[in-house]
Amino acid sequence: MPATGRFREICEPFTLDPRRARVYEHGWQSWSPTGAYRADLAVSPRPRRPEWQPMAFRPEAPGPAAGFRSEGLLVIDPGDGQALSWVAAEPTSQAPAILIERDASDPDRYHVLADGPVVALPAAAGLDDALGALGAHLVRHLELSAPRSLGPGWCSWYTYWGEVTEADVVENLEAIDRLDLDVRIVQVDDGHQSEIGDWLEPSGRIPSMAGLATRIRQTGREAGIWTAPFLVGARSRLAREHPDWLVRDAIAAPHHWGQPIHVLDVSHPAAAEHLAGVYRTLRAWGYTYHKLDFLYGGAMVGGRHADIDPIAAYRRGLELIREAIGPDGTIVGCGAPMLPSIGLVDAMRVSPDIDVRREPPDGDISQPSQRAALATGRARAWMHGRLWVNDPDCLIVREEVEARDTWAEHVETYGALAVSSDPLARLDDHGLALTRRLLRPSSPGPIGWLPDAGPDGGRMVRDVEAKP
Ligand code: 9PG
Repeated sequence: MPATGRFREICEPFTLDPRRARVYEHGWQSWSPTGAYRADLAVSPRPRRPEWQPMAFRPEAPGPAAGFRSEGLLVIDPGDGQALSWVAAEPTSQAPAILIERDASDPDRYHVLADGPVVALPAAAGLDDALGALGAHLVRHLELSAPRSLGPGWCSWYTYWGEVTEADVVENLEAIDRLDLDVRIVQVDDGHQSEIGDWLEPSGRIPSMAGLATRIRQTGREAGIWTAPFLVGARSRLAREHPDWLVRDAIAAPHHWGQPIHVLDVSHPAAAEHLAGVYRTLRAWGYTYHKLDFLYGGAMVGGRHADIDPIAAYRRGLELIREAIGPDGTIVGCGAPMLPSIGLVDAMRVSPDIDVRREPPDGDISQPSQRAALATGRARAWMHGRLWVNDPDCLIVREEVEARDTWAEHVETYGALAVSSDPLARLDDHGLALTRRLLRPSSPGPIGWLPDAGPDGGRMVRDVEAKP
């Protein structure tokens, strides 16, 4: 059955009191805006630059000019104790969107439409209860077992960015020991590879990733590595040597990393074997913790070797990686289609990137910033301990981080996966104290809500975006 089709109304139109009613809109992938908004909001967040549509929203499906577009699930809380929820009937194989439109002639009247099979859940007392019930439904329906506790860790990205060197990682390994920090995983991020897609070829800043894994493991820690398994840069050896392994007419990013980014076609047997081989090699080198990034690329629409649905292709790709790294390996999904990843990842990034800045570029709530990471991470707290371990993104608390205590509080409250990404040897006393306190294994079970301190006084309601 196709994942998407024509939109049809899924219930009778109804009226809402705009002063009380809230709509919980869920974004496609890790970085997509997610939150509760006033129902009479004219339009929910949209990308402010064209390239952010594929990179942070549903690539092939721009949101409507007015109203809401929610991916895979939706809650409407009228504020009267009868919150309504819908969720994809088969959330790991179909990806229906749900729209809310205001009636053209009666603005207090709302229509709800979906382009694929969805089921309605029993009415809940309010938004928090509805989201908890959604989580419980998914656990039951998909027969999910409780995720195992993960972390704490350290990651190179938010200090060293794409320029990370072996000396940087070693400096932090030494600091972890000297400061006696509870860091059990050391994960090298983007920058170790020569090109996007050529994962086994070093950039030169880290001469041997096999050697570095050994060095990390000699300190008694787990070695972690960042890859973007379904992305292939136009400049890569892979794209040059195997153009037939790329999904036709799919560009995951037009000019990130200074080049067009293509998508690996895992329905091509040779490309699938190549993918599995990469992860078998990384395992042989000693990497057991995998941050798999930009995963949305694997689920993009385009021309594939086999006649296969994009969601099925995506899951096949993740299964190949899982087989290659083994059942004990850890997969952290990032930039990942949310519901289609259930059951295949151990942890999931639930928000856009953190940044030293509070405000996102162009005010776009899908982009790196504290505001974006806080808002979407909080709105997805209900997933933790049910679908996977939530990754709220890294803890950064060095002096240059604006409002560092606010971010630390978020990581502590919702943060499930605790991964520091500061230069540990150079933290001031306050930053070090926060880091010491927050580095702990993820909590095993679901975590509850906390009231939002937004000016509306309502829970989870965005202060900037939700104003009428
Ligand atoms: C490495 C980074 C880090 C980070 C990931 C991901 O839309 N964008 O321009 C955009 C850029 C970077 C990005 C996400 C979105 O970050 O979330 O933790 O691993 O890749 O390149």
